[in-house]
Amino acid sequence: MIIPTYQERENLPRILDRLLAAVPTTSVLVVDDGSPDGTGAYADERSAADERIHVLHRTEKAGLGAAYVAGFGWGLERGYDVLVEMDADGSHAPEQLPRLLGALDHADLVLGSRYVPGGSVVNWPKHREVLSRGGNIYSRLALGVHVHDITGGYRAFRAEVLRSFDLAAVESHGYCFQVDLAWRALNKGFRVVEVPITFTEREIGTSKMSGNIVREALLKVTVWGAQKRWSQMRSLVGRRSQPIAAPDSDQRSATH
Ligand SMILES: Nc1nc2c(ncn2[C@@H]2O[C@H](COP(=O)(O)OP(=O)(O)OP(=O)(O)O)[C@@H](O)[C@H]2O)c(=O)[nH]1
Ligand SMILES: [Mg+2]
Repeated sequence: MIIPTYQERENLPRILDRLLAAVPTTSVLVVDDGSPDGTGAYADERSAADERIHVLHRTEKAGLGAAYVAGFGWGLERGYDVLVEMDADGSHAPEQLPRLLGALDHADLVLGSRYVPGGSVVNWPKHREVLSRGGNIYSRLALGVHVHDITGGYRAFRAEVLRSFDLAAVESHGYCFQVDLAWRALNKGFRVVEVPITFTEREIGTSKMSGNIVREALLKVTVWGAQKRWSQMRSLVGRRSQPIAAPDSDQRSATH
């Protein structure tokens, strides 16, 4: 379990307690970006008292994506088979982790989903929900995928999925990071499934959401969608211009 933190001193104790109560066999890595509120120091205290808890300190706030890339690297180096993403702010319920892990029996990547039957959002201001739902509808159409919640940050990866990525090349931040990883997994033909989750708005601390995060996601999703259509079109044109007798087995599109 990887939990990125920035200024979560008040949330971290409770999320760690809930997680370790819900799934006592888990290992936790807190990836803190030098939070000035002492989140990292608190994580160190917990780590000293409990061998299941580990801490990765990074010197400056470099965004959620970079924190996860560092955390994945840490976990892969140590040979974990499954790596899970979860926010520290209580939005993702550790009590629902067994549901995500259970679904990995028949999947390579499990997405906790707010927007499939049984999923829900609690206490979100209307404008946040509209933005999130809109972003997901747009992503689904632009990328031509059947995922209902591609921006969510509660997900479980089989290690081989992450090992197949060039993680150093993932430059996306914010929500776009989540779209980026799911898009890479889908393009590589991994089995991606969604399970319903209840997402609860943070009660304590401040959100790190910003207009830049939304703009980045919009721009990249549009570009990825256009690239996919472009390569589909090229493979169609290529196929048409083949001599009638030529086999077209090598004309398969890179994406699907
Ligand atoms: N290490 C690290 N963690 C971060 C950074 N930005 C956000 N986080 C953590 O990533 C998780 C999600 O961030 P949030 O601020 O909750 O973002 P959000 O869920 O999109 O926004 P809200 O819904 O308003 O809470 C939280 O655990 C944050 O502490 C960062 O730059 N570095
Ligand atoms: Mg949050």
